[in-house]
Amino acid sequence: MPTATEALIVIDVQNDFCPGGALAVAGGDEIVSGINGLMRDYATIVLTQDWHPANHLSFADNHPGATPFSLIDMPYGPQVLWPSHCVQGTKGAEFHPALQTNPAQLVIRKGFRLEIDSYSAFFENDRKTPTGLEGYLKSRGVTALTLVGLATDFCVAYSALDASKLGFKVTVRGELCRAIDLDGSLAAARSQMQAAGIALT
Ligand code: VGL
Ligand code: ZN
Repeated sequence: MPTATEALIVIDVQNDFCPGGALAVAGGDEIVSGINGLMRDYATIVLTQDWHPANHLSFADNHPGATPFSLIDMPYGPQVLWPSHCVQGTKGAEFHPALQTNPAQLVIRKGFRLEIDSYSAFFENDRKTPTGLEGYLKSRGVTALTLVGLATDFCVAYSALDASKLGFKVTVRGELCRAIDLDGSLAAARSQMQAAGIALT
């Protein structure tokens, strides 16, 4: 059983990342009941919610002529252009209806700044603008994290790598994650996580 110093971080289990959603991840809905079950074991639970304005610069729709899943250069580096997804206040941005949200103490919303995407629960894609989650967890005495959710190769991996750099002991429960897998991104994310000493089940 996890102890008081261990937290469960549930990444972006939202309608738009589930089948039928705007950026659907294959099997994204299959992990919901397992995550609900895992919540019973943790005293500290944080949910993240991808939360973009409609004119967000990570959306292909906001770059005339651009196709979804192409790459552009942003001031902070290369950025994938996504189909418009998780727009603030829409059904697609809501948590999957079967996800239990009552056990969570904190919901971290990310990606709300127009000009910068945020995959990680800890830092935006410039790798330096903090979300505040580090302070929340450390001030509560949390030292170890278990990560689950969507998508394995983007928001879960970025969050896990940042958490590890910040000194948390990190476990990613792979069976409770699903991937987008864009041009080998899943294999790349897995090897980066393994190289960082993240436990990947
Ligand atoms: C995500 C792409 C764009 C994710 C969020 O949750 O992995 N991926 N926004
Ligand atoms: Zn997003």
